[in-house]
Parts: sequence; C-alpha cells; structure tokens
Amino acid sequence: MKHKQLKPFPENFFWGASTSAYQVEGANLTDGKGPSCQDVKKVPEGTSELDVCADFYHHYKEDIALMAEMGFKSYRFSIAWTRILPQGTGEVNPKGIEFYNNVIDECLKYGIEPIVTMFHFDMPAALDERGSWGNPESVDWFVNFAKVLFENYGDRVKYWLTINEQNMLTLVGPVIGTLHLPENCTNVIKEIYQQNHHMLVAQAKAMCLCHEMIPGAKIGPAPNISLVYPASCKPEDIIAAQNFNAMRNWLYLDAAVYGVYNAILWSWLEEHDATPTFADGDEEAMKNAHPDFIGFNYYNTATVAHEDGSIADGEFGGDQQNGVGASGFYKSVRNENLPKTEFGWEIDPIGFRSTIREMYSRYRLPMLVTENGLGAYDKLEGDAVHDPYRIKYLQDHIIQIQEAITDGAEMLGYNPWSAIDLISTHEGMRKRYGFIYVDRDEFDLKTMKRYIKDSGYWYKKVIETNGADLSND
Ligand code: BGP
Repeated sequence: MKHKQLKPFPENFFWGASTSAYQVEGANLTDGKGPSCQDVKKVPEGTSELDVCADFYHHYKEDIALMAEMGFKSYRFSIAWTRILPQGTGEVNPKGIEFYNNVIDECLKYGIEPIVTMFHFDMPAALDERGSWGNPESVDWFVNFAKVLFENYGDRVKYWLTINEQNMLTLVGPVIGTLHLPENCTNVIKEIYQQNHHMLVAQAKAMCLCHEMIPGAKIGPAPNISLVYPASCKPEDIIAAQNFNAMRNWLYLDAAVYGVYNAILWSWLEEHDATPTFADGDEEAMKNAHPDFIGFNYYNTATVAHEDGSIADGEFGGDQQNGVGASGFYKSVRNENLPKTEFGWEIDPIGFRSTIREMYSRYRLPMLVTENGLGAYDKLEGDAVHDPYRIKYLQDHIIQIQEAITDGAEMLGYNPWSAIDLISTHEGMRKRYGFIYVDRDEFDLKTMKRYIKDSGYWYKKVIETNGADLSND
C-alpha cells in the first residue's frame, strides 16, 4: 500500500509549552498579591497547598532559560488576576505589573513568543465573596482587568487567550475548586449556566476590546475540546453523543465564534427552566466579537451512551476528562479500545486528529493547541528523569496534528502541558506533566532544583527539525 505523503508543519509554528499562574508560581500572597479562590479553597486531602508550587515566581529567569535551551518558540502562561488587582477591582499592584513585565521581557530576550491566558481558574477571593461569575457585574470586572492587561502588556504580547476551559468551570467547577453557589440555590443548573453566560459575554467584550486597543493582536478562547464518540452505532447512542458534544464542546465554540447559543443545548436548558437571563446588549456583544483563532486543550476523547433517565440532574462527579452524565441526555462510558494513563485518563491520539477535523469543519479558524500531555509519576535518578512514556504520548499526538494539517486544518502551534512540573488541579504534585523536573515532593520541598527530562531533550530535537524528526534514538 502506498503511504500518504504528510504535509510539513508550517514555518513559524509555535512549538512551546504551557503553565498557569496558580499552579506554577507559588508566592501566592507575596509582593501585594491578593488571595484567589484557589488560595482559600480546601485542597484535596493528601495534596500540597498552593503556596509554593514550582516557585516560578522566584525562578522564572532560570526556568525561561531552560525553555530557551529546549528551543521553545512560544510559552503559554496565565496572569494571576490578584497579582495585578489584589481585590479584583480597584487598586493596581505595581509589583504584580512588574513581575509579568519581567516574564514577558525574559521570553522576548530569547525570541519566545509569550501567549497569555487572562484567566485560568483563579477568581479573586474578594470577587468570589461578591458572587463570582454569578454576579452580573462580573462582566465589567473582567473587562476592566482585561483593559489593565492590554494597557500594560499590549505593546509586547500579541497572542491572548480569554478564559481557560470555561467548559470545565461549568461542568466540573467543584473538582477544580472554582464553583461558587449562593446559599439556598434552588436551581443549580440555572445558576451555573447564568455564570457561564456572564463568562461568554465577558469573553466577547474582552475580545472586542483587545482588537480596539492592540492593533495586530490576536485573541481566542481556550476551552477543553474532546470529540464525543457514541458507545455504539445504535441511533440512541448517536443522539447521546450529539447531546454531549453540544454540552461539552459546541456550546463554547458556537458562542465564541458565531455569537450564538448552540440550539441543542439551549433546548436542554429550556427543559430545565435554566435558560440564562440576557442583560441589555448581551446579544449584540456576543455577535460583535470575532476570535482570530481557536485555542484549545485536548487530553482525550469522551464516549457516551443513551441515558434512560436514571441519573440525577445537577449531580457533580468525575473530572475534566471523566464525566458522569445528565438525566435523559447522555451517560459517560469507558471506551474499551483505549489505554489509560496511570491517573485513569484515556489516551487517544487519533481522537486528536478527529477533534481537529471536526472543529475546522465547523469553524474554519486557525487552531492553537494550548494543552495536551501526560500526567505520570516521574522519578529523578541521579540528575536524569527517564520518561519514555511521555515521549511516546507526545510523538503519537504530534503525528496526528500533522495528519490533521494534511487533512487541511490550519494549525498555529503546539503548547503541551506543561513546560515545568507544577501542581495538578486536584491530584497534587505527584501527577507530573513537565518537560522540566522540579525536585520537590508533595510536602517535602527538597532542593527545588530543575532538571530537563529526557522528554525535554527529545522535544528540543523535534523543535530544531520543525517536527520532521520525532524519533527517539
Ligand atoms: C486542564 C487544566 C490545567 C491542568 C490540566 C491537567 O484541565 O487547564 O490547569 O492542570 O488540565 O489536569 P490535572 O492537573 O487535573 O491533571
């Protein structure tokens, strides 16, 4: 059989990696930073607090130098809202502004493109007390924060991401420590989708503001997109897959790209008496916003089957990649064709290609991979970390991006999770993703020294050859 000729990765492809402020920086109350919801939440038992993390706050120069050593073309990081505005609104903290000026300048010094996420799971605690995204004023809080960022960093930052994984905030908020529910909430679905609506409008307004304030800047959303498979070719299972695709994926991209609500999801909200209230101008704001690209995180696909009504509505459970279901709508099932990581997430590189194809067919925008990666228990041996399992995972996924490019998709870059070891959303320090190992344990801070893992040296060669050489010898 003749092998298909794969198209090369585009020139100027953003090979890099990602982190988020609350998971990597530490120094969570240092130099005027206010607490975020992550700093006041109760961390899951047996996992580290978020006060030190990888201590990137004090090691950023060394860390960015290591990224440069691996040849990174981009670094996707988030800005902690409460470093900039300790109370979420009001006074700007000059030390916070200075820190990200330094991070950005350090990246640019090495020719690394800074790709900035404006919000990654870290609502200011002061705003949480005022109702978080449930408060209609949250739209203005976010737009005000966006303005401060564009004013201060717009001269150097040309790639912006609005809200990281808004779909996960909505679907599994309690797992990542972000859900704020008012006392005596009688319709949880309505409350959550009202919060979701405020985020959609805030995002739309921030995208418009970015285009107004920073000529030439590009901005896009960053949801977690996983194509949903039906458990079988039974027609009922196909409907369930369409339902969960609408709820997990297309709601977020239809709103960001076309400024409209996904019809399937909207009727599900109607059934639950949970359609969000639109304030004056919301509809117009959503229609006016046009992202330049789609940023998206991909870890694996989801598989679902018909649900006969036995699951309770509004039930939480699972995590970003392991769902539960919604009554009469869909129920998550295990895909027996796929292996799992040590932490129970399925691994599906081909699903990466089908997810990209589907997104491109629907939205026709260039796409930037903002996360992908393997969480594992890594071990420091001498001064080396041998992680062939991670290399394999990354190889298998990168080749599928190339397949998708060959299928016609426009891809801007690949920024897997994570540049450096950091704290997981709910599984502590032991679940590592980094190209750079940080010598600390869950509770013992040890030396905090950094070591490039085998995967980091391998990635260096991938970047040098612009993805032409993915081998590991
Ligand atoms: C994504 C989040 C990240 C990150 C990653 C890995 O959902 O955007 O913040 O942590 O998943 O997840 P986890 O840390 O749960 O393994």
